[in-house]
Amino acid sequence: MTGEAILVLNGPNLNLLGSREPEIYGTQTLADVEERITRRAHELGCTVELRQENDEGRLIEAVQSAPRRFAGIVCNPGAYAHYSYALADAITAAGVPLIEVHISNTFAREDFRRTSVTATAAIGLVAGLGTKGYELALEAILSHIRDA
Ligand code: CA2
Repeated sequence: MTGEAILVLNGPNLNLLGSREPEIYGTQTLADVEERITRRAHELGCTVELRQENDEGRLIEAVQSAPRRFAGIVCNPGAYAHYSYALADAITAAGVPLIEVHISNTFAREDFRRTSVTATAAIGLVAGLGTKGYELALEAILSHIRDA
């Protein structure tokens, strides 16, 4: 069984994971995290496509093309979460269920991080659970799809 195809989308600066600010974002690189996500996907019986984009337009294009290929999206929009109405609109328009992930607890940091405009278009949000949040979001999106 190949199972559901899930897009795991990371936004700006997440390619820097593991290189700086380990007290906030941990010590694992994006490649380490993606390897764990792939392993978990295998256990859960789904497939994942892993993508990281620094550019807002490319993230929007990835979301726009998702309905043709993916049953669900796990997305860390990075700082775009706090102000990209364009990405929020793309998520709503795509109509593909999306769970937003933040590695850090964005509610316990600077004021500007307490708002997520993209989370208003998501079915749920995982924040503050470190990079484990991606695996938890993957489980949650699958359970949402399979219960539908
Ligand atoms: O907590 C998260 O996952 C964030 O989405 C990460 C974004 C930040 O702008 C959001 O407010 C919360 C930033 C990612 C930057 O990641 C770095 C990782 C290591 C070194 C430097 C930046």
